[in-house]
Amino acid sequence: MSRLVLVLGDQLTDTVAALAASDKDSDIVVMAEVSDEATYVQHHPKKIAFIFAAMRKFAKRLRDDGWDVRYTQLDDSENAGSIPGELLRRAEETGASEVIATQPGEWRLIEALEDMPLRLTMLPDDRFVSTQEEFDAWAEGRKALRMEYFYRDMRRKTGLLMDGDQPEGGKWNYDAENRKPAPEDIAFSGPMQFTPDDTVEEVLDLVEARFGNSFGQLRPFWFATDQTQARRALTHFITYALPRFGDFQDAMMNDNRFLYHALISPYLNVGLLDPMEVCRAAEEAYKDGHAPLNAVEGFIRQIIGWREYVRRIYFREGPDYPRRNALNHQRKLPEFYWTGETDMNCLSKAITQTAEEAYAHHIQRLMVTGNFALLAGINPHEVHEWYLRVYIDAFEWVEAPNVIGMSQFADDGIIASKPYVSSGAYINRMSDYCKSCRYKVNDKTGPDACPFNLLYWQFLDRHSEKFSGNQRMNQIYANWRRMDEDRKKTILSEAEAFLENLS
Ligand code: FAD
Ligand code: DLZ
Ligand code: SF4
Repeated sequence: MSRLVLVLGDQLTDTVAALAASDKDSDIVVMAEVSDEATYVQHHPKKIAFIFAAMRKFAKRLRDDGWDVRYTQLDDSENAGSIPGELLRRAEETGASEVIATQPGEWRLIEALEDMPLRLTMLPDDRFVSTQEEFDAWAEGRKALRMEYFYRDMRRKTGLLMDGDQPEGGKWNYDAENRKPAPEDIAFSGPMQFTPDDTVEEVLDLVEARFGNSFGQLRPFWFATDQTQARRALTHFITYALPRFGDFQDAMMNDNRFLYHALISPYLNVGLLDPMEVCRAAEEAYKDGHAPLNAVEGFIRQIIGWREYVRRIYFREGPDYPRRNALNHQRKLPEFYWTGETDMNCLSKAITQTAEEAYAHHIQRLMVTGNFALLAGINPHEVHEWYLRVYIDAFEWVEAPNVIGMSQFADDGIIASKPYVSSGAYINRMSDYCKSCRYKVNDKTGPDACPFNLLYWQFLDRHSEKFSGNQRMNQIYANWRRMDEDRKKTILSEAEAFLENLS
């Protein structure tokens, strides 16, 4: 008897485990655009359009390859509205009683599949460099799970940038050569953009009608929506941006949203690109002398280091992870996260860009929107939902460790050894935002003081019990203690007034 093969919107890879374990001649592929997935958070319309368009094209590709694909569009009258509902409907229609699935990337959906009254085989998602077993064995008995050490094992495992058993160039990590401040201008015209074809246009119309009122702008839409396009976008990045990627990885600019970033996370996360294919292409650029080691190592580390590491932390920590709140932060997310309407130029720019592009790069996410939320004591679950909604690459397995762990320290230091907080000085060093801000980054108090300056000290003071013993924060706390008492009082009261206003 035929079996149903589930392919989700972020499993668009020919060799995904469920397809690899199935028989083209007898099994039936089920793909469905469903309102449960489109609304469990109110996603950015670009994200929904990207996923639906990529799903439709992938279904066609499977059909052309000889698979029997039962595809449900969102507006089909029979649509059951959920993934388990669609599987049950297709089981009834075909007489199948067994489902083969690749493990979804969110606990929510794993649990929903397990609750279905159908026989289920759930296979591990092997589109990653590491396995969960490998990570758990590595983690066993370690006091701290630092990404850097896990990353070295991934270098050894893949042989990427290895010279025998030694790292290429003698060092594992070349970050000291990266992180240059924003340059005057950028010699890269940005990611490759694609004109919507008929399939994409049809999806855009559907999304506009159904989700047009959500946060974010649907059009213009230029993302790649199939493997061929995604590969072209990758080649474009490797050719024109990778050589400078390392240098300006952490820079931010008023008039340049993409700098030398790759914009490949959506393609990697839905399966249009494979992480090893991406890393090999980058390594090749180094070997050919096209890109320097600091850029290529930094780029590869993001993928076989950070990306793999957060995947494993998510599944190791369990379904309660997105609810953690180690610092007991309870403030509501300020309204300006939805409008971009704030006098703080860095936040306004990062949020406006997010609304328009469904994209912001790492440092904007970590040191602008994330930093502010942490300093202001925003409830981390609200922060988590914001990130899950607004970015085109957001799936809980990758988003939650970055937000709950790296950015908000809500997991109590599993991912970050100290909170990622900074005053305005860091933003000023890495960007040109402060030059056109209503606040003055050098003012520490007073009516024009940059709010990051006030909130930074207030955060450290309010959490001094927790962090003053942290070796990496010794110097900062020493500075705070040395500060004149009256000045401290002024900072704290101005910070409180600012926070009250925020509420
Ligand atoms: P580049 O800067 O060009 O980097 C290349 C690739 O490295 C990325 O495509 C991505 O696949 C990988 N990568 C880099 N950093 C990370 C990281 N910390 N974790 C996982 N992969 C990484 N990434 C997501 O894919 N989805 C998310 O929902 C997401 N949420 C984030 C939330 C916060 C608060 C922070 C600080 C980071 C988040 N990231 C997330 C990581 C990172 O910001 C994005 O992967 C990156 O900005 C994607 O853009 P890019 O392709 O231009 O990346
Ligand atoms: C994100 C998303 C959206 C918006 N819509 C669908 C959908 O209609 N059908 C589908 O199969 N997948 C969708 N996805 C991706 C899933 O939400 C994703 O597979 C889970 O969150 C697990 O990562
Ligand atoms: Fe942001 Fe402060 Fe700079 Fe304004 S002065 S852009 S609020 S860091």
